Amino acid sequence: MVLEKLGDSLKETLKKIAKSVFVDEKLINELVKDIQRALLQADVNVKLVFELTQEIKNRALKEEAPSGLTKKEHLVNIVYEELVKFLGEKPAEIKITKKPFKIMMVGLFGSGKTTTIGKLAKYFTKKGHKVAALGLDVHRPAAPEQLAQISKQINVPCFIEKAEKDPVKIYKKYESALQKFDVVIIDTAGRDALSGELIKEIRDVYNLIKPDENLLVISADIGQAAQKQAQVFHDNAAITGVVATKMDGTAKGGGALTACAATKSPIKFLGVGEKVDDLETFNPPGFVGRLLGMGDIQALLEKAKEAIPEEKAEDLSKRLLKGEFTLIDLFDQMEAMKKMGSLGKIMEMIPGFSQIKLPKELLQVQESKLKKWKHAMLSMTKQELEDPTILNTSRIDRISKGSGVSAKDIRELIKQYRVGKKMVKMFKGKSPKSMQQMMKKFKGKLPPGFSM
Ligand SMILES: Nc1nc2c(ncn2[C@@H]2O[C@H](COP(=O)(O)OP(=O)(O)OP(=O)(O)O)[C@@H](O)[C@H]2O)c(=O)[nH]1
Ligand SMILES: [Mg+2]
Repeated sequence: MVLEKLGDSLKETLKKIAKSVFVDEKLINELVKDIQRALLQADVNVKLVFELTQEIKNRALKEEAPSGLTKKEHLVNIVYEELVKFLGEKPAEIKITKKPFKIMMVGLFGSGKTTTIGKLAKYFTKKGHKVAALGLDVHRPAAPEQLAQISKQINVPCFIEKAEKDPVKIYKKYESALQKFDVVIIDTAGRDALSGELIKEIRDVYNLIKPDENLLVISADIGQAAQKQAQVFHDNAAITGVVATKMDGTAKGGGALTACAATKSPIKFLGVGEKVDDLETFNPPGFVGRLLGMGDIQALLEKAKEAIPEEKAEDLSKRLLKGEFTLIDLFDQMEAMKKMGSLGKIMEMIPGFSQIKLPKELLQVQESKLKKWKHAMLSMTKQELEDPTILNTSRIDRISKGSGVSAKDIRELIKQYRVGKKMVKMFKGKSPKSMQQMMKKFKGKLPPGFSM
């Protein structure tokens, strides 16, 4: 992940606090220097780094630890809180307040505008809105077709005009047709922020469309140039939010994260891959939590909510609390995981799990295997599904014959079930209240994982 290195250095720094004997000025100075070094290496803007660390230092020297927190815990918490504040504090959601709600995408060449349109279109469609895409990139010849392909993939109507070279005319042509959609997402040409002509075009298009959201798409690999580029866009077409893309790569990422400071607008989404599902809403507390290694229970819950219908999730969690777990639960979970994305990504979000490196094979249940297991399960009795421990050789034989799935594959399914059951045992006996307390701890004052 982008910023992995930053996360590692920050974790090291926080460990130093845990190991130290006293919290004194010397330790605080050392901590501030370490954080500065880590942020600068990640390409975060120099001025911002100094402002941020100055604030950490001031608070660390001035504030008394509140009762209930040790000095060390308080210090870690100051670092956490200031980093969260730095990134915008609360998640900045896009609320669809009128019809059609127009979202315009601007950014440099190849930053990920068109790809992000597909992701956003899917995101808003899932929320129940009627979405359309409008192609106003008249400069790159292949651009309209690219947008059409992406829209087709997610079943969203796409308005393009391949022969027209004036974006203003295209917009006017489709303006009335677009009235019947809830959300219209507008693709614009990539540009170099320093080229006068393209900048004039974006100003014209912006003034004509008057978008409700104007999102600046910034790629993680842009580095220190981010500030200046973002500023030029903002001066010509007021930016309301930032999408930081390619956050799955190896770039340093700090530049993209600080583009929001230049435009005084929050990061709203992260692009974490090339596929339409590789989009995350940006949640500063969760993000900092993940950077510092405390996991991100909230982002996980959000994803889980999308994948499993609410009543079902509630039902499952109630039964898990009782320590109950059937083959059907296992299957439901595997299906849900498939929808949520790779298990690896999910594990990163669970507190405590981010530090454990699991073998890749364990994290990926292949599609083909899921299909076989589904067939095998269709040949099982209700009793077997509810209590797979009764599956002896003769039962496995019968299921294998009935379903055409090999005994080996069925045994593997049983093995997978046992692993799941073991994990569920950890929940057993925990009252909903104690679970709630656990959750509170994750979200509360101190990043867990720092035992002091
Ligand atoms: N890994 C990764 N690749 C991305 C992400 N977003 C976009 N890309 C890739 O970046 C490349 C450029 O994406 P586009 O969406 O075409 O970028 P654009 O800003 O529309 O480009 P122009 O229209 O040429 O200015 C493509 O190969 C995308 O697949 C992301 O979040 N992660
Ligand atoms: Mg494009």
